[in-house]
Amino acid sequence: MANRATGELARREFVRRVIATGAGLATANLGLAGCGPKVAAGAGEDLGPIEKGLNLYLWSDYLADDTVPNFEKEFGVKVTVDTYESNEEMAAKLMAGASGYDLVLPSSYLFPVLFSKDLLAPLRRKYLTNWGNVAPLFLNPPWDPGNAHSVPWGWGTTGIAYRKDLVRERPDSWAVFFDERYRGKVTMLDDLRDVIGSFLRLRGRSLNSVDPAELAAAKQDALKAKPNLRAYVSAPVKAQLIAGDVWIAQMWSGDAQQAIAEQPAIEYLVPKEGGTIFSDALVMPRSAPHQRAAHEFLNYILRPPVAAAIADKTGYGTPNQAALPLTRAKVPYPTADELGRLEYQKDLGQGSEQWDRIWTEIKAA
Ligand code: N2P
Repeated sequence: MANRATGELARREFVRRVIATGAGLATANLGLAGCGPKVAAGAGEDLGPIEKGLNLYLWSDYLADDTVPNFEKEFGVKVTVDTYESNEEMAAKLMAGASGYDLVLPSSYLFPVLFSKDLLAPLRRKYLTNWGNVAPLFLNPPWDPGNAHSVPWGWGTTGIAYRKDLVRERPDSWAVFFDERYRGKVTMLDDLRDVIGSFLRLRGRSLNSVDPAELAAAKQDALKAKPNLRAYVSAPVKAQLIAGDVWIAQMWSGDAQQAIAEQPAIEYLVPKEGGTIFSDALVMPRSAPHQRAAHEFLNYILRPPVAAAIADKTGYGTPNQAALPLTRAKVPYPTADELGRLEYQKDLGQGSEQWDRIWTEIKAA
């Protein structure tokens, strides 16, 4: 992608710095425990009175129905919500200079890229009076030391959702996408990190590999699976899965839960070879036009009932410790066994050009 090529040097320097401080490495537990330097949050001058508008740019299907209307009513702010289907789509837009957004919601692996382009504003912690509700596991993550620029939103995994009434064998391997019996009935995410990543895992590799030979093998596997695929489609596949037009879909855990809520014959699993675990967090671009309203929204979603409603509607895990007891459907942190099979995506640094090229070739084939 052109946007990835620009600023490549700055990004490389940033990544080198991150690696040098150890801040880029996932450490204990969920990989969320921080080891980077503490950065004092809360610096900066007052933001002034709350503005009348707020522009959100979020993953699709990531809100409860009343999240935004209740905020609008209580704060007298008109909120617009634009959505995206991948980190890369969102990053491309930001890097092309989109400047109207007040809050966006990247996954952790995108942070080094956003920092390298100096796109993120530090948050003023004094406006985040509900900050104490965040679970310790999500404090001081390696990708944003001291949470100086982000408020954690949700976490989940990438796996397989399938119709157990239509598929006889449990599809617990990424190899299911090679199975011609399911031709035209299967989809994979429209997401280069998840598609190439899953075929790397299939062969026992890291889903962050930048090894040319490993990537070449993953590309061959993706090309082998492609004739069976109905489409590369992300969150919108839910409707086709519910209708039974799609039987097996590579899917994110929460989106799968949303589909299960409407069609109990759907089941979700993480294949035996393992998959992605991700953590998404709200950040404020430096160009955000409504910074006080953005902080009020961040503080609002940190309220336990608001966070619990989001978790219940979206099916993702909440990083809000105080919200957990309020959720109807608990999303427990992964077990040690599951964690052994899950991997955080990392920024690929210089390797991202290779990934982008392979993905373009797969899509074009
Ligand atoms: C929301 C999907 C977000 C998960 N529909 C990917 N990080």
